[in-house]
Amino acid sequence: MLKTNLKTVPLKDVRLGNGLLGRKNELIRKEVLPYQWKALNNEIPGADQSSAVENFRIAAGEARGKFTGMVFQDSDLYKWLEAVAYTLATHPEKELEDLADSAIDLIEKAQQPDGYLNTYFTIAEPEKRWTNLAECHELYCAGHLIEAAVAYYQATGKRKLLDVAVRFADHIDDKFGPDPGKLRGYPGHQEIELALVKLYEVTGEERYLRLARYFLEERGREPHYFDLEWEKRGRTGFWPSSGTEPDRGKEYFQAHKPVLDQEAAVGHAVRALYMYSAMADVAGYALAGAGDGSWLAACRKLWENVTKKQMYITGGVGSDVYSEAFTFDYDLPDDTAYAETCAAIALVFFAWRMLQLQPAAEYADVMERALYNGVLSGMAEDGKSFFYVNPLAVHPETCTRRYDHRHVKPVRQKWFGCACCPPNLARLFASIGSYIYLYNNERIYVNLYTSNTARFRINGREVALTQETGYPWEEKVRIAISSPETTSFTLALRLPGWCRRSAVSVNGEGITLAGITENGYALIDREWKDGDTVELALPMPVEKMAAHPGLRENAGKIALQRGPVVYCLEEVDNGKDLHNLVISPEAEFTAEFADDFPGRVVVLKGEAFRTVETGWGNELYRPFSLRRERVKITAVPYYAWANRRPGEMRVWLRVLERE
Ligand code: FUB
Ligand code: ZN
Repeated sequence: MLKTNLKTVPLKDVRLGNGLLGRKNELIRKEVLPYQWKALNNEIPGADQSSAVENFRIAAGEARGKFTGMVFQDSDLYKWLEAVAYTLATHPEKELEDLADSAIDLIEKAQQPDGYLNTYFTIAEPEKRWTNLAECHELYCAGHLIEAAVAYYQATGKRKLLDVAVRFADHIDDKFGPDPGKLRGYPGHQEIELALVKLYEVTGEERYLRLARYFLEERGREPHYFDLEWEKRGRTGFWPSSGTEPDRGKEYFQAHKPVLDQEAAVGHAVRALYMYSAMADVAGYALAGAGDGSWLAACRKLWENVTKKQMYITGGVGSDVYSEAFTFDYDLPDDTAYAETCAAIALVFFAWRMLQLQPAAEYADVMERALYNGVLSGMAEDGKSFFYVNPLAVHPETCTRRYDHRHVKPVRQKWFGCACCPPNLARLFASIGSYIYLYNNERIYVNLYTSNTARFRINGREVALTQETGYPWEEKVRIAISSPETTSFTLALRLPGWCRRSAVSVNGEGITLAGITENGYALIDREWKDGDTVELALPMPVEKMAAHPGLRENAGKIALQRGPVVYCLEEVDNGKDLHNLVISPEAEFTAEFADDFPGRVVVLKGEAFRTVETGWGNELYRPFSLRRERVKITAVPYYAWANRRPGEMRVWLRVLERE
């Protein structure tokens, strides 16, 4: 059964060019994967230790020692392997494949005879397997294993890791479900659900899809499994502080009500968005099978809430450090923001799946917003340090001296004790080529603009599209069609929501978009012949963005955005005390490539007003007087902040308001 009739282009059929996405993809291949392998092997001086590979060695009987790290440490190696798989799909490379194969041998050896695989429980507490689903991440790690295995099989044709994953999935299928004698549990951290859908798609085994659906449908039902298992354990928890984990609230796990009844995003953001992604997968199959629209309806409600009420302008989500969680509508503080890199990545996954269900630019817009802002900010220009938390305002001293800012780091870190984000970034950017298009025999949807060449088979005919563009910095996108035979299809071009005056021409002749636009895509239906070209102009003036009035934090402020890229001010360009800068609503900005920046970025130059500090003695307060001077300012892409000297940063800037 097909989820929808839209296909993704296999990674091997997309060749990325030298655009921003292509360069990040290349950075993953050349720098990030080798760096992360070292990190996973504790070979980065001064970095937090991982020991992820060592844990597998111990579990495989190749080394002696204790388990080290988070209970979900295995997932870091799995995510790295998944990123390697995507990289091998586009750039086969023997040395990297040999390295991955050696890791896979180790993983296979660590698998238990009954298919179970988790180094924490194998090494440290073998008798406690499956006794604490709420906290212990066994199903989460299984999900990441499955995703890596599917990707590795698709990239290399090698089955070893897939067989390992299938054995584990079968073990899980035997253990869990509604049948008598099975545990009626579900994961504390969602992830396995979307992975099982991938396993179903690659093996054709429907029981994996059924199991994914079971985990979703069981969630949030009374009596709560997490309460039952807690009682069964004698009311003990995994973490020293978690003796009463059910008290943390079922919302944390999105287990407060059945998933189809959930209308607003609550609780841990990554858990939530992995779950919504799986719900969107199931929605596709439900629509195709029973015609059941309730899954899609639930996804739509959650989508609306996340993207219209609880998302930062950067595409960051999950504003609260406590529980790494969503809070409530319009609660998006800038300087204490959590906005975990993984959560923005998970939003991309959700958006991508919604796009496949209903091609509409609003999904691709959010995907793009997250990618170019709240996801990319997680990685330094050299690919060797990372942010876990992505605030929209940083004052370094506050981060070190205030307890409520202690999660905010003013500089990227080499690695983390809890290192979920860096390999998640690696797997997303290693596979970024697959997010550009969707297609079927009638249409090719172009969702993302970036230089690349992609090959399609439309009604049995070979078609290739080549995008030439400097997007997201430059406004023009040229798409050349090559096809040995004339081929009839609709080219569906996304008209980004941020662009007010998109224009399209075919073979040099402008076309009228009115009447041919559907859900934010311009539909150009033609008999395409070799050498046809389409040009898209996406004017990118610098926009001064306002936030919804409900967003308390940003009342009276603006953020600069150009195209899909959100900008920020940094101390290194604009001096200290960024809070004293005020922007006029009429201020004009020019956009130009920076000549002295670690990466190739467009910066914005303009003017602002700065509060004049002279005349103040040592009084803390005094009667108001308006004294400001005109100053030049430079804004840099938010994602690229903290690549030079440490210092203050701010996205939302005070606006000079007049009557
Ligand atoms: O729990 C596994 C991962 O670690 C989560 O997705 C992240 O939020 C971090 O807590
Ligand atoms: Zn993370």
